[in-house]
Amino acid sequence: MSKHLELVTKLFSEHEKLVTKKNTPAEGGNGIYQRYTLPVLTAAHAPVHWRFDLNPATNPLLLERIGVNAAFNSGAIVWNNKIVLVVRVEGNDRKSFFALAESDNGIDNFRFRDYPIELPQTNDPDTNVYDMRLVQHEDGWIYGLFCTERRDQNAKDFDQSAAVAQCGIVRTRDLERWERLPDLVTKGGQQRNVVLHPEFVNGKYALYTRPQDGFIDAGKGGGIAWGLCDSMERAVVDSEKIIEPKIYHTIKEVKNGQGPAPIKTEKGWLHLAHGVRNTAAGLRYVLYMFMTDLKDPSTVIYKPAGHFIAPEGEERVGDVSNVVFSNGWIERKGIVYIYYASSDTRMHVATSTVEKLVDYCMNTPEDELKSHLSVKQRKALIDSNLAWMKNNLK
Ligand code: M1P
Repeated sequence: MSKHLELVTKLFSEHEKLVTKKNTPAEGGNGIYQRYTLPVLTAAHAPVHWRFDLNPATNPLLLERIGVNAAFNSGAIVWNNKIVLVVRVEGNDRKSFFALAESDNGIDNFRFRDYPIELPQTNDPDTNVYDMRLVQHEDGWIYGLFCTERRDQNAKDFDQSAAVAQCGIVRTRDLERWERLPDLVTKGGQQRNVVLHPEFVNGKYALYTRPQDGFIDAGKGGGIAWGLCDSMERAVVDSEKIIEPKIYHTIKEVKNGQGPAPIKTEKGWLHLAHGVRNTAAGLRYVLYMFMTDLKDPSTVIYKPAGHFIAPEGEERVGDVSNVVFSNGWIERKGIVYIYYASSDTRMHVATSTVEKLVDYCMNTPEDELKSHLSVKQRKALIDSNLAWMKNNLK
């Protein structure tokens, strides 16, 4: 075997070892969900043939040619009995693109397909695309709503970071052929975190939006809004009503955003979202949950206080530290697989059940917005526990 072939074989076998590593439940936890010891996807999971030119004639030194920096913020869907993630893969050139990775058990052995998705373009080509939410809609299509980012045309020459974020839309029937539809039109300045509700509401498509004034700054916007539109082929939302606002001194005081599409349960729609607060060390992103009414998903009926998942241990550090973000979860036979990214770098899974998540939403006290009221809540729990302990523990 030539030296070159030896090195190539080593690259493949190391990659294979990584991809097939067994993931195991992590110790500890709060009973609400189960974390796992390993990330489900990292930059190193990107196939060898995406990164290296394997031909000795054009790459005799076997150098990496097109590096991958991160694999994060993934949409999720069950397809042909597999759990499929539409991953935000970011190259070393900072451009994100979408690629499908699939696994039988949803916990480990996620493997990228041979090619990333070639996203069709509109007349106004995307500079960057990210954070796709996959939704199997009752109209029969699978929709992918994502953020499309372009340079702000009004920005001065010296300002090379001003951007405009909008909601791009694709649809597919097989996760192979993707049809690009016109971007969503709303009245707000910028849109990220737009999510399609899986069912028609009053005969219309329903969308969770997140109007905001600036690219990073929410300004007067920044809450999760609700809007209806007649068609996804020319999606226009005329009016956005804030249903989940940002609130002072909470985990979502700066802004928030709908995560994946909600999961339908007998008690209402389960929602996963992210909330952002400010700190001396920069923004902190956590995941939180709420529930909406079964018949009217624009009405919030339960809002457990505080975070559901916050960055922990190694999750706290990455390209954008102190961030957890989710735009994908799936429910299979009552088990919920929550796919979340840490610090804009890698993907993890946490598992729970519909039963536990509904219990969590319905029975976790709401945020009373004042320290002394939080103490009151806790005192009620302590009182009742002390009485129970007296009667039941010897
Ligand atoms: O860097 C953290 C996240 O920031 C953005 O989320 P939001 O629009 O709520 O601020 C997104 O760019 C997201 O991709 C990223 O993970």
